[in-house]
Amino acid sequence: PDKIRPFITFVLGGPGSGKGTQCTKIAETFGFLHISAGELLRKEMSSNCEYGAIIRDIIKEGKIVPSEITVNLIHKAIKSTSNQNILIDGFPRSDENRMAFERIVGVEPDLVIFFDCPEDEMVKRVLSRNEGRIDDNTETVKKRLKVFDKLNLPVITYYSWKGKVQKINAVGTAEEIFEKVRQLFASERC
Ligand code: UP5
Ligand code: MG
Repeated sequence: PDKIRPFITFVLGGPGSGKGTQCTKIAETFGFLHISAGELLRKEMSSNCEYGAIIRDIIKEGKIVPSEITVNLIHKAIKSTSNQNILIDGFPRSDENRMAFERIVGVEPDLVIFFDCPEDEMVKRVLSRNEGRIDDNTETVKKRLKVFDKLNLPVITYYSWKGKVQKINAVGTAEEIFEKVRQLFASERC
């Protein structure tokens, strides 16, 4: 028999808008599988794989890694789980990413969450994080914000047009924001 199609949620928002934090909470609370595109790429970057150096240079510049690389990593993660509820954090970042996903994975998301956060708040959060990320510095953050506006917002516009976007104001404590997220999933899934 055919595998039942999973319920796929894309989680989008600018750098530091809280995607990772909220995805962790959703995964814990609702049992979703959390796939972070950025984490997959950072893992690939640190391994001795053929694209490691290329990925590092792109992330350092705040640019977007070629779609085929990211989509293949995400596709592998989707294929290797039996979990029917999947969160994809920080992807697709451009229309080109989106079309590559549709072509290679062959599905569209059921839901797109957009964490809407003011730039000064995003910058503050990113710069006060202390995890040694090569892109958490003033110069790269500026570039990440520009790339978000130019390439990622059109993806959100596209899915808004398809009626799939739930926009959440990402200002407040992580707990306050999660309360809104929780309500959203409670109404989406039941
Ligand atoms: N924090 C979280 N919520 C808070 C709140 N409500 N109040 C106060 N503080 C809060 O949060 C950021 C920081 O803020 C943390 O310290 C957190 O504790 C605190 P986080 O949840 O990590 O936010 P997130 O939106 O996940 O921020 P992140 O920096 O991870 O977002 P990016 O989109 O910039 O990073 P990502 O890892 O997705 O991508 C990194 C790079 O990889 C990209 O720039 C790109 O070069 C590359 N990439 C691709 O090329 N293709 C992809 O598909 C994905 C990534
Ligand atoms: Mg993140």
